[in-house]
Amino acid sequence: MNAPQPPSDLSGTSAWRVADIEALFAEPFLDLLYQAQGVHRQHFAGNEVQLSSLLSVKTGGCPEDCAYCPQSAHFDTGVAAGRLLLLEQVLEAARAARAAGATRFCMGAAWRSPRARDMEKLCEMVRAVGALGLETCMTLGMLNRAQALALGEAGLDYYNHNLDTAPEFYGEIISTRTYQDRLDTLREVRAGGIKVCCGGIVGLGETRAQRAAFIAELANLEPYPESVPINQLVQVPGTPLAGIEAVDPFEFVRTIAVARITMPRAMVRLSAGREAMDEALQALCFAAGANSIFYGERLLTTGNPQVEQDRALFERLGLRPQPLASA
Ligand code: SAM
Ligand code: DTB
Ligand code: SF4
Repeated sequence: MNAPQPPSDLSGTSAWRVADIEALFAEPFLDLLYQAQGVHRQHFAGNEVQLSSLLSVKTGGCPEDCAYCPQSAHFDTGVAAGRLLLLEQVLEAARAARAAGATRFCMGAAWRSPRARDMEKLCEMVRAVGALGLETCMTLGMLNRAQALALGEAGLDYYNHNLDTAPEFYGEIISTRTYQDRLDTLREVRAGGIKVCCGGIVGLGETRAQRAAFIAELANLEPYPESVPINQLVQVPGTPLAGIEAVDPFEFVRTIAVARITMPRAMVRLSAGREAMDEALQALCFAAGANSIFYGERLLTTGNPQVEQDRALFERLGLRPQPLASA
């Protein structure tokens, strides 16, 4: 079976056009899944799923106004603003994640961007978590070149910074920064020698054409991200998006499949929103090419399936945790 490729234009450069991606979305569901699983197996062992654990190292009180986010200071969601955790608290969580079987540990902060005075503490966290043998990831908001270089030198493996949705829809979700700000940070992350984790959210009220435009943005990044988290909106009371119509579950699976087909070598993560999905839907996401999950009872401020529940699901589906590449 030939995997679809981005079409080449007359100048010889190839890029995914939104129309090509819309055509993938429009395929019969089973054709799309078959193709996605085929692409997946060309690049990854079947039945292996990476376990990545999350820790909020600085919670709440964020000055940005992302309409989906319980941590924005603009909305009353009951999330209290906290301080940056101490190294020992982070290490305790990282050791517990490793003991539970996670291989990647992602530290998130509710910031527009990190403050200069926190950089050394953040670098210390990267070094210490990396020394446990875990892959390290951070998501701290916008970075400048010096910050990206500092985190890269500390050994940070991945930086998560999501484009979240289509460029033309972005302004309806966030007003305190631009799409270009996000792209600028992604460029700095690469300049710092850090791998990119970049994805977004399905279920913000976007149209299918906008979902296709969002995937096109990711797939046309050069190079495309090594990690692509696909979140389903977790509706949190108090945020402007609470109560919005939920996305059709099969449309969510289609988004995963299209991400897999257009970014064949990326880790595609079935991210936030799993608590609201039954096991059959999660199995369809794996069939569509998702090969990573957030693992552990908490995301940043909201819940995630219990570890025992995920272990039982892996057992029932014959899935194995992905070993570390270097292990
Ligand atoms: N403040 C930093 C930033 O926005 O880049 C880092 C943390 S922020 C919470 C990381 C990502 O979490 C967001 O880009 C968004 O994709 C995701 N996220 C936040 N709230 C969410 C929700 N309610 N449902 C699904 N994903 C969410
Ligand atoms: C990502 O794409 N999803 C994660 C991670 N990157 C940092 C965050 C999900 C947050 C869900 C809402 C919460 O728990 O606050
Ligand atoms: Fe702040 Fe990040 Fe939440 Fe936006 S998504 S409000 S930047 S923590």
